[in-house]
Amino acid sequence: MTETIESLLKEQKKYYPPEEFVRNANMKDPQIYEKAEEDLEGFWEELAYNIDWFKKWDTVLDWQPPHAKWFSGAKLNASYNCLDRHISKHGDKTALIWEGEMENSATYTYRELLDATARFAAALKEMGIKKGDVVTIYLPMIPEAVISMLACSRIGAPHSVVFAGFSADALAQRMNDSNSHYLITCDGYFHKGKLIEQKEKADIGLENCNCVEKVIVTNHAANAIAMKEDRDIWWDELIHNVDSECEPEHMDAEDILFLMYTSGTTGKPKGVVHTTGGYMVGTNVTSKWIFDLKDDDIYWCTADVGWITGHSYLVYGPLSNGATIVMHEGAPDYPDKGRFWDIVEKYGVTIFYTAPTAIRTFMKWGDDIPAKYDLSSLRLLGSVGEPINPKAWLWYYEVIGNSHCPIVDTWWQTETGMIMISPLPGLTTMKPGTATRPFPGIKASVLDDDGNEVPEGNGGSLAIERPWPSMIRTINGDEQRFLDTYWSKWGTDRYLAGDGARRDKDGYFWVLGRLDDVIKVSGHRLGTMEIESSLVSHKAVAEAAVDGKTDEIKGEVVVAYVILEADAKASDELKQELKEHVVEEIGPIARPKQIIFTDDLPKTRSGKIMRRVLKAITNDTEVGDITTLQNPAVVEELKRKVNELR
Ligand code: 6R9
Repeated sequence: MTETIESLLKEQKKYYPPEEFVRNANMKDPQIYEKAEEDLEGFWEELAYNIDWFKKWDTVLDWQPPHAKWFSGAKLNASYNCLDRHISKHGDKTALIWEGEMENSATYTYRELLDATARFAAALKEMGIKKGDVVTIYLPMIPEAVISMLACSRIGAPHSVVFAGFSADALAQRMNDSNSHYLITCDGYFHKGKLIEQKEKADIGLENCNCVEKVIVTNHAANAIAMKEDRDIWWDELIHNVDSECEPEHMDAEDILFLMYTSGTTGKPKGVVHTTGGYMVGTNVTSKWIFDLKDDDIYWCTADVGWITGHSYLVYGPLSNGATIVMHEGAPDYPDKGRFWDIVEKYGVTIFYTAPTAIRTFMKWGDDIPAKYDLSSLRLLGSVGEPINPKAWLWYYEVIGNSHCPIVDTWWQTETGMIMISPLPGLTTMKPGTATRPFPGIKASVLDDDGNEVPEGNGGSLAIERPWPSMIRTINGDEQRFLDTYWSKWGTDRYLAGDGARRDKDGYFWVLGRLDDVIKVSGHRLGTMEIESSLVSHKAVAEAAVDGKTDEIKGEVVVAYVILEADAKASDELKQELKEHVVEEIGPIARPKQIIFTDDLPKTRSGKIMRRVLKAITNDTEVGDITTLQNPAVVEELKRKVNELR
């Protein structure tokens, strides 16, 4: 373990935010951490005043582990906070810039977004949707997705957004689990120029849904579709004769705002339940302090609305701050590999938030692509979704940020609702590869199996010690799974994040990856992410995925799947060199037994490597459902390569 940690500690160079950034930062009080510690409830209570409430709370926090109620007795509405309250000062300000896949675009001012939302909300109500009815949204990255979410929250109907790239089966499973009677979808959309028949997919899924009553279809790709009588209705027809006024429902702070299905350790996705008051307070302040949102910012979060990041940091957090958001439908390499930088230049994006997998892809494509664009508007960069290896961090910092944009590496989860560990860009000294410190008021720790804090520098399991406003309330329909998954390891007052981490001498947290992916080699514990980070630090490697393969003698051995840089050549010599490189970086225990060169890895549509699938490939077991993969064909190809080595 010490060897592995040393390899990470090598990257200790520090980076400071530019003086001007520090001077103007939304949060520049270094005492903020202590202040939050001194009076936790007072800290969150003060922040709650950044949200508009119809009625104030009776208590800030009611904590009966593991059940928290935040701002009990208070009334508010999320869409009101994202729209109505900005109108008097900022009605004509651009709320949403939408950039389509075909380089078409649209913008909505706050007033226009409110009108569209209120009209659609009124239509949903007229259709019979009531407070508490779950509405499933199965839309790609188009303005109607945001409008649908806000319209649901306006009338108090919890939304359940299902990622548009998910299969028909996945849609059906989520609709059934949430007992959702309503679906909002579209005719179709384009992905890299290819038509995706979304309505057709939905129709197939709905065959396995007994609960569905009404399907609202928005016209996007104008492809021919079948409309089922008495069930399907066009969005435009629905809103045609409807009033554009719709009073926001007064919701209890603890009323459900949305469900978000996410993968767990079993095959069945969990419907994570988030409520209204605490979620709004948490996403509002983290957006304001971590992304340093200012009135004139153009903020672009590349996450899809189908994921939690799209909920918290494309929609609710930024809009509740009155920000201008960019929403992009499409892929980073369509029509060409400069697409993202083209959008940054076109709109003068100032804050850019994306995932390490994207950053590493850009890195692989080469510096000359971003060099063709004017990226000088950027002032802050963000990263989320997985550990960002120092090499990618530095590339992002230097090539995209021109060495003057702080990077906020934000650690959080679907379950946490808001960012939990991240630099505050005007305060925190950055070190590549670490998400740095817990947000003020958040107490994170690194524990061993018995719940004891591990010594500084050692690896352990990441825990969150206290309740926070936007925390998961339960798993829809499965309270037991909620208790078992997060609150059974060390008792009901410490949240098990499921990630491995270590804390360095500065108190910074280094998230090492999911503990579910930990491998044991000769009894030594290794994070697959650590070996990956070491591999990608080699100049020939663009991306790597590491897995544990069962071994009679050693328990497990390391198998590495490696995507090479464009200019590198696959050879036995290179394999040897990479093995030695890992030995050098981490230690002999981490030496990969096998290296498999590949052009692709099994990834979800959000770009995460699907470990379950990789594990099955590595160990030649049943791969199971691969419909959610970005690239299902890669499975057979890798299996073949693995078998060749057997
Ligand atoms: C927001 C989101 C959660 C898991 C989490 C961890 C990984 C996310 C990270 C990170 C290291 C970061 N993760 N951000 N690991 N550094 N900055 O991604 O939610 O999809 O639920 O995934 O993602 O492993 O446990 P979700």
